[in-house]
Amino acid sequence: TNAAIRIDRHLTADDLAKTLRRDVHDGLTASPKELPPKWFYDEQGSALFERITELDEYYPTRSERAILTRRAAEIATVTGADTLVELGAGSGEKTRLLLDALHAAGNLRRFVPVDVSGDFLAEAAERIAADYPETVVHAVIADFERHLTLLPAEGRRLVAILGSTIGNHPPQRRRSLLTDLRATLTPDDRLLVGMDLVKEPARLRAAYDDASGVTAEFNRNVLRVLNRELGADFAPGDFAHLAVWDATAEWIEMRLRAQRDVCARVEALDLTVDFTAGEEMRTEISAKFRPETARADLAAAGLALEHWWTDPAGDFALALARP
Ligand code: AVJ
Repeated sequence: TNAAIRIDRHLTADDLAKTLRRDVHDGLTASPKELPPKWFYDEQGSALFERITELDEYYPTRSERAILTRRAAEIATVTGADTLVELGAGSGEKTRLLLDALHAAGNLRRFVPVDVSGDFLAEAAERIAADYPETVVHAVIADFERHLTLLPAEGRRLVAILGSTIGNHPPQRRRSLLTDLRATLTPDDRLLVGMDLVKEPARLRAAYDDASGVTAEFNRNVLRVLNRELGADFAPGDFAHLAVWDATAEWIEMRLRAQRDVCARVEALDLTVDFTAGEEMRTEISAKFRPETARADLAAAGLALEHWWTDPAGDFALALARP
């Protein structure tokens, strides 16, 4: 293995457990009830998400990959980056398209994957280090909603948030995240943001409610996470999966709808929660962008849109922004 692997840990298993307890307590005692999407991704949830990315209906992953395949060399040239910082390190495939391009441009020195999951990061770091022996891999276990100022500052950085992850945050939060991110950038750094675009509602709904039911299982999996991590007693089958297009907010909302009256116990929180039959709980928003809204979000955070690349069908965009 490559000697040049370093792993910084800004987040312990204990921090994560505390955040989960707080999120679940706040979400289940709120009205309407809500759970944040970040808790979907345990081992099973991550595997289900991988399956989602291969579904016919779920175009975002393929579209973003098509843009990267076509534009990675240009991204390397216009940014001149020697360091790739990836926030929410993904499956690795898109990472490699970018790393290969930075390498081909003769600039690649450092890869900084950032994720909340230490196990996942360590594995990803090992694999990348093995395949890019001259590259320093500096993995950071952190919550990029909280630890942005702790990210390594060396090099000329390309900071990537891919997969339209930014769309999981409501507008105010999205802008504050981008503002905090902007504050950590030097004038030579660049930000690359994947953004899913507004399109026909039927296609959007199908992408989040596929015929084979994988997304439904992914959605219900959050209840299994609560059962395991917090000693809850949800029966996932008591809840139906819903994907609703909100045409005003321009986001897809995933919800879980109680199919009957449910009384659930969450042991670790000493909490009992009642759902009436038909009650809906939001589990995710996935905002869809237009060029104007993307530009406005970036501008509100002090970021200038430098390039806007879409796939040929115009389904997805990569925005390159400068501080
Ligand atoms: C990984 C957050 C971008 O919002 O499209 C996929 C997650 N949810 N299907 C998205 C997801 C339902 C995905 N992100």
